[in-house]
Amino acid sequence: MYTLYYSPGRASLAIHWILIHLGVSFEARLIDFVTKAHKSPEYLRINPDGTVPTLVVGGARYFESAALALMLAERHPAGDLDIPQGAPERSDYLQWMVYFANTLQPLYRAWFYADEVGGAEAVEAVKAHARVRIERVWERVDARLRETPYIAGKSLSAVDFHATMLMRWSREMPTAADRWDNIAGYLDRMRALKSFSLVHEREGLEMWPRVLRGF
Ligand SMILES: N[C@@H](CCC(=O)N[C@@H](CS)C(=O)NCC(=O)O)C(=O)O
Repeated sequence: MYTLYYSPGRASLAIHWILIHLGVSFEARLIDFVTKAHKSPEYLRINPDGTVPTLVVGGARYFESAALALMLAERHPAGDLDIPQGAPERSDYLQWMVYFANTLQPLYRAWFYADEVGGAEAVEAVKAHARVRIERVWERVDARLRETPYIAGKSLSAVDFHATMLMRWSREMPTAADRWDNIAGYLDRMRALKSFSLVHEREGLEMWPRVLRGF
């Protein structure tokens, strides 16, 4: 039994989605960002950074969406989201997961929390810098998806849930990820998963992308 602390659409989305997809038993606890519940003393005792997601596993608390995605896939091999040691796609699986967590997520942090970097007066410059680099990531990912149906290769894996969540975050940016053709086709495949609609329903999110091209 897991407990997931989440806020709709945020970095907890991929973990919520994976838990649903795997069909494992979990309790989802909403952390309301409007009332700043993520900075409440109670939540800071659970997650000292005051961020989501937090996943409680057998009484122990774990953080970092990319690590949680890898952990859940590994703990539930029957769900077929893991690419285990020795499998040919393992290196790509790990490389892309770390690339998204290490390169793309900090750029999103700069985009969504632009004042953290250089104060209010630097917001526009920080966002412009982040935007260019996020779009470069989509170029790279689009080139990858021209070669393979999923991020790690032929098989769907945990990294696809993480990648799709990060693509969704671009939906209101000047150039959303689904403007790249291979990414758009990929998102059609991800959106066809039953668990995709389920997590959107449970988090009260509008389906994205709005336009389906592959069906
Ligand atoms: N690297 C962390 C980032 C977690 C994170 O920053 N989550 C955001 C929501 S997307 C958050 O909780 N922000 C609140 C804050 O930073 O105060 C992860 O991937 O889990």
